[in-house]
Order: sequence, then structure tokens, then C-alpha cells
Amino acid sequence: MRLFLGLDPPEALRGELAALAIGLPGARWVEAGNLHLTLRFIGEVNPAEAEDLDAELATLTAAPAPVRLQGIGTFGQGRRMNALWVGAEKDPALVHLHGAVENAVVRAGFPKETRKFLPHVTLARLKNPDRARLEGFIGAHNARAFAPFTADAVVLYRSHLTRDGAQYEVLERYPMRS
Ligand code: 3AM
Repeated sequence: MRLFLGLDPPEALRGELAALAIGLPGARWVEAGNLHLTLRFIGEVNPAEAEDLDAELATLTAAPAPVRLQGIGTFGQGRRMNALWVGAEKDPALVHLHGAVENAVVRAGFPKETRKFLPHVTLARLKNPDRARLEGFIGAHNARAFAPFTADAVVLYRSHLTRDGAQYEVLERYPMRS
């Protein structure tokens, strides 16, 4: 199965984010129920690896972290632009939480993540987006601050790749404790 670890924004905030999903040709919007902030992509694992991961995550110690979403960004350049997201402030507690999760994943036997942590919630996958509309979208929402929330659990998601895009299933929640 294909796994990743993340944070799930409260339902009301997911609703607000999902309400941004208008007027952008070339965007395939993430459904409200699938919106998340990825802490660590794991990938395909076998049952034994999943068990090792679960055992390490169960011992996770980190304080609850504030998550403040603000600022619209994209991944990929030009015609390769492939994702539209809202960024999260790099609060020290969130950075610490990310580090604790990374350590647990490495202790479970997975390779270290080499890419730097850029906390974000992906709003849409992009395919040849209309540039003017995209700039309009960014201009309209870039300065907007969403209601902050406290991440008090790390969520283990299973990703189901379907013809209609990925669907994410919550397998486990690991509550924060310091
Ligand atoms: O949080 P977002 O939606 O930006 O892009 C994938 C998604 O990120 C990312 O993991 C999240 C859940 O699928 N992802 C998918 N494959 C990946 C890979 N091979 C990956 N991240 C890193 N390496």
C-alpha cells in the first residue's frame, strides 16, 4: 500500500479552502475531504514495513503545533507547472513536529528525506493552466490569512490512486504529546 504522513485541517477550514475551487481552467481541484498538509511521503510499503512504521509513530513525542496558512504558490515552472497550493508558516513547533516525524520514519528503516520541508496544502493539480486566470487567482488570495489551527495529531494516510485522482484514507491518528 501507498502511505504518507500529514496533518488534516479542521473540517471548517477544509470547507473554506475547497470554496476557492472556482474559475481556473486547467486546475483539477482537490476535494474538501482530501485536503491535507504532507509531513512525509512514504510510498509503497509491505505489511511488515507498515508495522515498523506504526510502532515508531506510536512513540512520537512532539508538542501540538500551530498551523497558519497564508500565501499561494505553485510547483513546477512554465508548462511544467503542476500544483497550486497555500503555504503554511514555518512555525518552530511545526518544524519540530516535522523533524520528529522524519526521525520516526528513519528509525522505522526508511531512507532519509533529502528535499527540504516546504509546508503546504495542495489545492489543485495543474495542467496547462490559463496564465492570466492563475495570476488572478494568486492576486486574489495571496494575502488572505486563513483561521489558524493546532495540529494535535499526525495522520497516517493511505493513498488510493484511482482514475478520478487520488483518494486519501485515514488509517491511523497519532496524538501529539511532548
Ligand atoms: O501534499 P501534496 O499533495 O503536495 O504530491 C504528493 C502529495 O503531496 C506527494 O505526497 C502527497 C500525497 O500523495 N508525493 C507523491 N509521490 C511522491 C514521491 N515519490 C510524493 N512526494 C515525494 N515523493
